[in-house]
Amino acid sequence: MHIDAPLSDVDPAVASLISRDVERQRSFVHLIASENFVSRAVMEASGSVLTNKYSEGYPGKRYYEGCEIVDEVENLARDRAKALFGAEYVNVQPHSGAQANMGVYFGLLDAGDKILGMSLDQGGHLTHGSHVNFSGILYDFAAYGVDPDTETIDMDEVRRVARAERPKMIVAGYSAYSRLIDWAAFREIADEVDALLMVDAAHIIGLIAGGAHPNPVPHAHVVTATTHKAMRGARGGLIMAKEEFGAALDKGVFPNVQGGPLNNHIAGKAVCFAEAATPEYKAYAAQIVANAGAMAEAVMGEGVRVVSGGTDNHLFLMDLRSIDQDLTGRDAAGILHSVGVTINFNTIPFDPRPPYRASGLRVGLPAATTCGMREPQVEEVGRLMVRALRNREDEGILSEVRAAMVSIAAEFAPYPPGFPGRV
Ligand code: DSN
Repeated sequence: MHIDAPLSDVDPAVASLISRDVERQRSFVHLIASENFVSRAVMEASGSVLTNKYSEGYPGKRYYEGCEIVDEVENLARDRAKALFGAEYVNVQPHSGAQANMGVYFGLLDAGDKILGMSLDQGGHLTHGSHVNFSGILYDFAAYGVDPDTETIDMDEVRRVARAERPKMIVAGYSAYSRLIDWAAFREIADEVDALLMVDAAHIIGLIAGGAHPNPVPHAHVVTATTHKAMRGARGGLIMAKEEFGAALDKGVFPNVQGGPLNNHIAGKAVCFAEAATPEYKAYAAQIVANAGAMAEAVMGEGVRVVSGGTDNHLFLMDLRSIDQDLTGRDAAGILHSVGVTINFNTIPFDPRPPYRASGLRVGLPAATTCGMREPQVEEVGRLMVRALRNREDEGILSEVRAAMVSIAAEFAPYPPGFPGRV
């Protein structure tokens, strides 16, 4: 093996797959709410030699020698996140959002403890108590949902369920909820029933960093997040909390849940925290919200029902039954993929269909906004999507939509052709 040989020489098969995915990323309009396009700087840090270092433990207390530089990297990442979000304690080691949540449950609770979260079918996450996930298997979850009429969280109902269930922890923050969340009201309820409040801010942490959504850090006992969604950083998780929980949370992540941290990705997280502290990022976060609102208005203008009647954040849910009672989310996502849009199907509140068919599409704007799209483009994409779905049997119309989407994708591609070349 020549250690300095390029991937294309060493492994043409993998090199070719990566090149093909660069082209795929360049040639679609991307509306998956949890995806984004990272900068070359993030990619260089995440693809760096820091991947080679084992460093179980935390800065200043490792189980391996040679950690003096990764200590500095991890401290830098933690300090930047503390400054960005106003957090007392930060843990940047979780490999993912799911492992951040697992680290919190392990660190602060006992197996079997009761947790109150929003159910998956109403916008929650697998790790908020799904019976097929460790959370639902190891902990006793109770659920609150959205109000059937407004499709928004009714804090009186959350209070009622919390009083009835007396959980040890309440989880707020979701994967498919398009409205602002009242963190102070959640904390009030948590205090009333003597529960901890954990906010899972994975989806909205980028908006919070850019000042486009209220910050839960001052209100919650603990906040978890991912760094690769709207945050636009290295793939991974993050935990923030009051200092008093730090020791227990450190232990919850390592050694309870994980072994060695991914130092290369911790460096990629440090880079994204620096990027998110800039005025450009603040403008980006505001534009995501403006784009989501504009696109939601455009599809509603075409007669599509949007869950809760709109959005305050980076995403919204289209109720496909307003296009055709028989159109499933899964079929709609496939049709849109065939005309140049990547998107995911999703249940909507009180969905009569199971999750693998679903009645909704979750539409997210972080990636398209990174590509430079503004209101006129996202409104056009919204109208084109509805046109394709309404005329899904008409190959002529589908071809026209595909041509229009390809042209928008080409104009707003995230990376130049052949990106990133050889770092
Ligand atoms: N898979 C993420 C999402 O798409 O929302 C959540 O983990």
